[in-house]
Amino acid sequence: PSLREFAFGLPKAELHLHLEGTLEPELKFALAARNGVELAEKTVSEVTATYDFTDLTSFLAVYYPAMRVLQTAEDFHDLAWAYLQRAKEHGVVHVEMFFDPQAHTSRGVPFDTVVSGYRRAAVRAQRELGVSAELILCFLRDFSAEYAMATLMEALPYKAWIVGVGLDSDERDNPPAKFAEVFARAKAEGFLTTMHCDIDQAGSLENIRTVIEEIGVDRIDHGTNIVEDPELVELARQRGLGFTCCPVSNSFVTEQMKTDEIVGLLRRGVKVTVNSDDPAYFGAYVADNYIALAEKAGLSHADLAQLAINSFDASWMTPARRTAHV
Ligand code: ES4
Ligand code: ZN
Repeated sequence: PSLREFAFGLPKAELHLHLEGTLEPELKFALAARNGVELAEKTVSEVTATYDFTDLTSFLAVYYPAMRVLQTAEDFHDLAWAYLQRAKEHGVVHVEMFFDPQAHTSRGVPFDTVVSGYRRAAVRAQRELGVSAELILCFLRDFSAEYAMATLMEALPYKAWIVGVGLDSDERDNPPAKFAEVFARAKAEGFLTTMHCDIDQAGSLENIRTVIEEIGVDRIDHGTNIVEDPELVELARQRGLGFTCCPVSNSFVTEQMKTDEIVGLLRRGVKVTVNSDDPAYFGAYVADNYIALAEKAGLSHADLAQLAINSFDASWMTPARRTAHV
């Protein structure tokens, strides 16, 4: 098969996907019309013209304001359902989807509206697409630790619908230690944990060390700056720690796919995986990310198969559910 056929056909798990990052311009217009929201941009090309990112800050400045079209549980369902159908076309059989409740509760949308809309799409994906879908609640790190803790408390009655918690948004001046207490409580409540350690942020390597040694996360999102410390790489390898890499997203926020870092970790036996992050904004769903990385780094079909195996190994599927897919 061609690279394209192989990448699309490969059964895979997607582990780093922000549901709010799957909002395509067409759906944004439909939801705006349904909810009577006035938008500054009137055409798809006017919307995509605003996707002129040079770094994480300029991306987030476009990303958060777009969310105001999301208001009802049906809206959240429709967003996740559109993504899940697309993921199926890309060979995804299991997905662990991030969502940012505080991006919605902070503008008056109830927590239950967000979670129940997303959950209905996840259940529907299993039944109608044969795709298993779980939710990971992400705290926004530029909000306070108190607001994160309050959000965690709000999530407790929904434990059965939320497999774990993560941490995203702007890492600058918001290191992992700020959320140590929140994550300790989340673990005590039985949630699995992951945190974004964004590419080339100030203090990146130190943050990765904190996340591994002090927070004790079950996975790391991005985290490829770990290559700067071979001893820490060896520790991550021994522990079988998963890294959720997003090559096309990297190329938007750092102007590099970080191919050498991702492939270097792969060659050393670290459990790196390939994911799409915010596919509607970066123009690449998950198989597109496998293809982009393979073309840039000259990866073989066997390398792509290893990345897909890693995606199941690093996933939070239970063993029973895993055997149902492989
Ligand atoms: C994100 Cl690319 C990126 N980085 C940090 N937080 C995010 N949330 C959504 N996309
Ligand atoms: Zn991300």
